[in-house]
Amino acid sequence: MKLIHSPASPFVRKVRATAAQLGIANDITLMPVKTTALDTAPEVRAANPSGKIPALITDDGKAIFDSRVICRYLNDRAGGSLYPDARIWDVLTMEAAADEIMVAGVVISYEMRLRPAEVQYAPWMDAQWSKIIHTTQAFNSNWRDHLSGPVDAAQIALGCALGYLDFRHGARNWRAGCDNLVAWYEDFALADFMASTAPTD
Ligand SMILES: N[C@@H](CCC(=O)N[C@@H](CS)C(=O)NCC(=O)O)C(=O)O
Repeated sequence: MKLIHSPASPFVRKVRATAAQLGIANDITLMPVKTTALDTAPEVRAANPSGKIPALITDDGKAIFDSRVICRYLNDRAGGSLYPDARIWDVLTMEAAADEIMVAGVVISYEMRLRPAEVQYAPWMDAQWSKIIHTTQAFNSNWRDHLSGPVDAAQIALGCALGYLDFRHGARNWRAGCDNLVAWYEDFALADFMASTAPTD
């Protein structure tokens, strides 16, 4: 399998961390690509018409995306237990919530990095950050019990989402008022599949 990737993307990291947790990281060849929302690399467009990464090219040459589909594909392929039947709707909902943290974090990054300073819109970025804070608070309180269970796809997504906030938006401090989530994350981030996939530029 080949993974079209960039080392800074939290969605790509989610796929890589999933593969590592499943013990199949060596079955994937990384295909690094330079691409942005303003300048999509042709190999990304060829794999995914929306121009987004990650995209996985399977051994029979089929391109699959997005990160949620790829992670589930890898879990099936490896016979993993990251999407347990007994908790499937909780896991999928929390994976979606973690992905929304990534979406909002990436939107803020694009605003800051791709738009000229004079047209950046602070209220828009603050509104994105508000989505992040409401979601981290939900994990910190309502969904706290879920985090103490066995590793699943939602936990991996959440770990990668919080890692991205530290990587790009550390100054905004998602940790404030989230002591339970911080304690969980500090431990989770030490797992090999997380430490070995930490984001870089
Ligand atoms: N829903 C997608 C989101 C992927 C995504 O937004 N990737 C970003 C990089 S972190 C991207 O490729 N952005 C390029 C663009 O927006 O055109 C997934 O889960 O894979």
